Amino acid sequence: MAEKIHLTTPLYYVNAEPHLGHTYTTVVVDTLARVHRSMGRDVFFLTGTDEHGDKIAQASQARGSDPRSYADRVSAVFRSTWDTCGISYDHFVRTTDDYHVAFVREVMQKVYDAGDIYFGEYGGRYCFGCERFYADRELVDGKCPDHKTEPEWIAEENYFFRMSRYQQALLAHLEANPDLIAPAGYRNEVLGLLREPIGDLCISRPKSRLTWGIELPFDDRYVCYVWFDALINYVSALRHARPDDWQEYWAGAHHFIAKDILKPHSVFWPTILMAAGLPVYRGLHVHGYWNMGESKMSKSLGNVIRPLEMRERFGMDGFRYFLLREMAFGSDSSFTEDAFNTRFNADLSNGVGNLVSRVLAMQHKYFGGAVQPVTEDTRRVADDTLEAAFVEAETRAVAALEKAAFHVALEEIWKAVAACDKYIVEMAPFKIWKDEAERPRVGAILHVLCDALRHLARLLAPFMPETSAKIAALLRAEPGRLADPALPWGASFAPGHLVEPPEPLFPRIEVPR
Ligand code: ME8
Repeated sequence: MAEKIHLTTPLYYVNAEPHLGHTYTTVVVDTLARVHRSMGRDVFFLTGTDEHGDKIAQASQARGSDPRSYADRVSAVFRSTWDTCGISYDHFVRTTDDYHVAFVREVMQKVYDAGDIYFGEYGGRYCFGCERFYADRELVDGKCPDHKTEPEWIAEENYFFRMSRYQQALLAHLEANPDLIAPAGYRNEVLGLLREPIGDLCISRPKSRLTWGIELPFDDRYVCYVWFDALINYVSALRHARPDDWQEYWAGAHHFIAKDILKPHSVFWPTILMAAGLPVYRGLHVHGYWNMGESKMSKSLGNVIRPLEMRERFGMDGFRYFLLREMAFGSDSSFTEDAFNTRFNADLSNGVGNLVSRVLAMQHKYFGGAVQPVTEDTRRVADDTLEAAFVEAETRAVAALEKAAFHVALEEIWKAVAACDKYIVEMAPFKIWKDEAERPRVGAILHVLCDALRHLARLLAPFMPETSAKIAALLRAEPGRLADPALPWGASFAPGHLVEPPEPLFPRIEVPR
């Protein structure tokens, strides 16, 4: 039976529309979902929207709307954006979905009955942007480090989750599972948090202040705190969509987030799971921020790049390539138009795009598009060297993906592209063509190169699915053959197989001087 795996993005708040930051995490998970599917695993890829809480209530009010119609509208924008971008999610959850609301109430009641929720009074500094209380030591110059605003002092009677009761168990779990949180810097940050008392978590908001939330099952004067509600989606949606075998998927659950929401995912969520009697997820994968200049790209700062605009201007794959190649997963990166144009022109137009065009153009110029045989007589050692470059690129790319090092995986694949360029220069098919006796060798060289393009299409598929499909279509490769890693080189195409004439894959971006 195929191994089951559950991959998640954060549930994005509906107080703003998708930008490059959301797109990055979503593209990362989409890429991995495609990798796992290609390895025969059974993937459940979950994304969706986070719709309750102060932030959304305030945003809808500011727009003169009620929270529900406002959330309906923005959630639909997220969903259609991911559809247009070709994101291969299996389920889109909304925290306003009935099944989710029912399960959150079920979990709350269970935790309450077990004695892990109590009533008490609390005063603290609350950041509405983060929807959480801040300890003084977490503030920078008295301000929220993310939103650069002063949190408001709030004191009220509320319900609390006995998170502190699970502190030791969480620490022990982290120590027993060194790969639970990656990269290691973030694991260390969490270990640091766990060295201090984590306290209990305020998990209710009085309806006198906020009504836009899930009502507590044991006190109708209160609604649930948005984070307690939202985190539970990772299980509620899975149970809903895969009722028979959700536990098997849950055993392979991997969450992908940026560092802004590390604490809720690394402290709140595992302790909630423990209290609810559910196993902790298998992996939490944390990336850095996309910045614009010195500041984090964010809806509150308004300095955003929109995915649909990028797709319109450069194609989705050009945008995907940049996101995955430019950021080292875990560290921060900056978006600049210059960096984008440079990568696009160097790696895509001059790199892959040019290679595909050259090979197809020669195949047409010399053989009318018909692939020639490779025989004992026409085969050379250099052909094996090129094949070895692809095998090595694939091995290294797969190893990099295990560490979520997408940029390294792409760098390795581009070494195979460079190996093709070198092969063309060294074999010089355009020169030896002049010698009639060498023409069968020219046929073999081009066959080997068509083979290389077939493998390139296969390796690129999870990262750049449209480009992969375009290369396959240009080669007129049968889908089964395209995907077969074991098919020997020189046997991909029957002699006489016709390939299409070249077509530009990535027209150069003209940069004004
Ligand atoms: O936090 N750089 O939602 P959110 C990198 N609803 N990634 C970025 C980014 C940036 N500049 N900006 C956004 C929430 N992201 C909660 C989550 S989960 C149960 C609830 C991405 O809309 C990144 O994945 O603020 C980050 O963690 C997420 O969007 C925050 O999305």
